[in-house]
Amino acid sequence: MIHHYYWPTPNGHKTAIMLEEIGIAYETHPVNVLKGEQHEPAFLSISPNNRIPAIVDDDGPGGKPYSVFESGAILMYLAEKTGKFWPDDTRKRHDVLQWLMFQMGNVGPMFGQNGYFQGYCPEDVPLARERYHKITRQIYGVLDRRLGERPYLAGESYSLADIATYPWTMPRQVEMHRIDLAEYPNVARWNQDISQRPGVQRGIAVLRDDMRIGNPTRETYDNMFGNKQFRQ
Ligand SMILES: N[C@@H](CCC(=O)N[C@@H](CS)C(=O)NCC(=O)O)C(=O)O
Repeated sequence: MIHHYYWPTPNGHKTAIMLEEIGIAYETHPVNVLKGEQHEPAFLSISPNNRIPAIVDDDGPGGKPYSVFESGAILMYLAEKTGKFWPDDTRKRHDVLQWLMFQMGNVGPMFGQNGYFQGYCPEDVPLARERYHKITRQIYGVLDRRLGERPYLAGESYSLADIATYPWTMPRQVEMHRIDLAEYPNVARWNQDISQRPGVQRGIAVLRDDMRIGNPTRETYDNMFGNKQFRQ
């Protein structure tokens, strides 16, 4: 059994989609990051940076339990464990890994900062708001060029790179990041294609009704962006 420590955010959606796509038995353990549950000591022993997602595999390597944090590492672990979305061909596998790393090192962190300065930051900081918006648009340009040449990020086949990137380009994110998808027609085409996959739809639906970020209360802000976050 895979234990999935999860909350329905873009990084969480990645691993929920993966679990649904590979069709493995798993149990969802909600970690309400708005209420600060990511700071609980029991969760920290699984996820040292107090972030979702994380997994514990009861049947890990050597038949012993094994925990994994960082969404990209979880996707790779599950792909390697099941042999699904893990090409044997070295070139194909590294095409996937390059675009997965591009998501982990660029799309996630930069879009996240853009979202913070567009929406959550309690004061307007034009320099930061404009800088992260420009970087987000530049990254959209990279994705759009790539998807103009190939159907999926890693090439001809749907891969971990698409699973990791798609949740950051869903409508709620596009709106929060002040992106006009009409400027990126190849991303829009790809986005529409991925959104039709049954595994993606099932993954996105996990705990979705509980996701309420909206305008953060003082407590939510403290848990995610403020004092509680930096006390660890
Ligand atoms: N690099 C990490 C980032 C994970 C991350 O930032 N998760 C957010 C939700 S999208 C979180 O847990 N936030 C809670 C917090 O910041 O306290 C990954 O890809 O797993």
